[in-house]
Amino acid sequence: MRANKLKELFAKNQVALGAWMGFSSSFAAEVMGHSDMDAVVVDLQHGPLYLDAALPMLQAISATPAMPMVRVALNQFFEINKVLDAGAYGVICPLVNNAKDAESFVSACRYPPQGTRSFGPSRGVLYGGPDYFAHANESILKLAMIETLAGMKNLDSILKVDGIDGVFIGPGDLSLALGLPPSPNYKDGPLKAALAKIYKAARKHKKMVGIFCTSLEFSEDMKRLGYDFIVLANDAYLLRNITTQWAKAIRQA
Ligand code: 3PY
Ligand code: MG
Repeated sequence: MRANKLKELFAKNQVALGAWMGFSSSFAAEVMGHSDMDAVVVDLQHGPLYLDAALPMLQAISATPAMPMVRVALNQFFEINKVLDAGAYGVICPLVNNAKDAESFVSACRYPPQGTRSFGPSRGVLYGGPDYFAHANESILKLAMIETLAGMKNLDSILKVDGIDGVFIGPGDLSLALGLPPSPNYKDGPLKAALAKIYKAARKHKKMVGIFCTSLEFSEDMKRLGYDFIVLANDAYLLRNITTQWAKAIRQA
């Protein structure tokens, strides 16, 4: 089976960078996959994308050096099965609150006897290779999102769940949970403390820790802090941000 790029980087103690797609466009996903990204994540939770749009995007990402991933809308067996069968090599599950949520997420990602995934990896086998079944349970990356107070409280038990590869921070929801505005202030106060706590817990359990960043500075700071998987905001943000910066510079020229 094709190696999981993010797991390989993590094993070598190297940072992985990810793009995050809200545009329902296989071309945009392909462009991101050719932009020095280690992974491109199709986001089914926020933005206008529905499951049908994910297949052509995963196909497009597969034609690039980046690894295809999906953030599912919810911790649901059917959707997790569908995106894996469509060739996702990693799944990010939102709003994981406790070990039971994490167990049910991992179970949907693994074939029996370890899990309950149903067999039919129509496109997974094309991307993964003919021995997909023998290695999929181990090779698919499974990241649980920590973005609620319950998730924070149960961090250790979530990280202990067999098959969970790591945690991924949603700083917007986590800020809301901490009583802060959703635009994350990671430099001081309760969010800073939460990010440090999550990092420490992940290291203790020798598991990956990733985060969705909302600016270049935020991404650089998370890399300096030692985070393993850094997502550079989303497609709409990057496009708008870079276009606005260029416009400002040109107008001032
Ligand atoms: C959050 O910031 O809450 C996220 O889920 C990132 O998309
Ligand atoms: Mg969130």
